Amino acid sequence: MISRLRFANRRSQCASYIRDLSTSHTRSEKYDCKVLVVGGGSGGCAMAAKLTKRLGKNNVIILEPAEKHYYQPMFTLIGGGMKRLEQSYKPMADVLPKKAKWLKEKAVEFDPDQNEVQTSCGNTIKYDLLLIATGLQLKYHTIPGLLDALSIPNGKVCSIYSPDYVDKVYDCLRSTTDGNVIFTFPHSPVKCPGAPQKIVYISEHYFRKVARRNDVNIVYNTALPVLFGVKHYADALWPIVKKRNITVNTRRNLIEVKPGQDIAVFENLDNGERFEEKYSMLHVTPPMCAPDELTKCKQLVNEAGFVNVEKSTLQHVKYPNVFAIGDSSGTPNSKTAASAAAQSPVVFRNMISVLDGKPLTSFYDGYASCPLVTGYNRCILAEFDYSLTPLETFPVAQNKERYSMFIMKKDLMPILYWKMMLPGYWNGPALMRNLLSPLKLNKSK
Ligand code: UQ1
Repeated sequence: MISRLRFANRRSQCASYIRDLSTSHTRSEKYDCKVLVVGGGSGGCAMAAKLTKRLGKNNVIILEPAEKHYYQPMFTLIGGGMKRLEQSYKPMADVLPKKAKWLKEKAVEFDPDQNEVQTSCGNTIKYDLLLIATGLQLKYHTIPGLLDALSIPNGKVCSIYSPDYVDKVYDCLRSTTDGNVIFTFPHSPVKCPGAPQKIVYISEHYFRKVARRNDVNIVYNTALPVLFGVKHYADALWPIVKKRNITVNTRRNLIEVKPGQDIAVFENLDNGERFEEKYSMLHVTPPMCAPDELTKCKQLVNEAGFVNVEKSTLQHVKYPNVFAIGDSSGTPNSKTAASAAAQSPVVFRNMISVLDGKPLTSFYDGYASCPLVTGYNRCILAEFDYSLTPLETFPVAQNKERYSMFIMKKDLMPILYWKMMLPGYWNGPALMRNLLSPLKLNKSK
């Protein structure tokens, strides 16, 4: 009975979306479009804007079930109490292009051989071109005890990675007076791989500001073998963790939380040994993976479950009318909003080339950027490409902590994101980098 009611509710919800958007009846609908964009996150939204500008009204359909669009790069700052959750989102309806058709539904099945996607409301969408921009999914539920721990009101476990738990981070910081403050990085791909350590630095600075630093022991347990994947910046970060007395343990993976006892269980990834650590605050970066709906379509994904696209054109290796952008793509770049921004002009031009029957002419160099916030007033702006070589925009040594970069991250990036990236005007900083390059001749190392 309960499941029937749920089903009935779901149907009527879906029916009302359909009514808003097209015809009036509740039977399964069949839609047809030039371009289907699956996902209304950073990449999907920016691309939908670019595509509708070019292709005009009602040629683009966006599938996105969420009501709100979050600017996720703000979550670290919310964790540190520098921004409020309400500042990080806008209604999805306000950020998606008006000339596109938004279906507030989820893609549940991909059939690239038929050029079709099935939706959570039982509808079928046929496309000429498909852009996959689903992002990745958070898997808090795969760590035993973690969801229970996160659901305790005024508890000791928190996470910047979800809007449901990000507010708890600052609450935890305020209520923690002593003991082990433990931060984790999972044994999986991660979106914004710098964020798990940004919150370490912000927290360490917080405890200094409130004169509790001597009473807490700060530990960063990362499943990675390194502190940061790009040596140029890792070499700058190690002295910072040393100076600030942050314990960094590599190859440590969180496998269980025992909220009743305030114990986190880790495994040593080198020898399989398990060990327990008592926490007074535990910040968890959850394991992540590509969405199940995507990974079950084996023709579309690589072994890791991400969309199997060619790394420079972002075109699918098997289906020329399928592209991917952002976190769901299987390209070996860091998964960040900045990467999606740099990918967007490439994906756009190449999709238009396919529509026009022309060869692809645009190539992505793997650009990613990570503003490594190291406290309440400092930031190292890491920028690099596929080869993990720095690819920096500004004519200053970017491996140094700077106030200017902190202000850029905190105050300018949100404006750039809402006003430039989502409406489809921001193509990453390549143009700015080229314009500033004459000034870099004397850049100090
Ligand atoms: C960027 O393009 C971007 O995407 C919008 C971000 O995400 C919010 C960033 O944090 C950064 C740093 C960039 C790169 C932009 C410049 C001006 C270096």
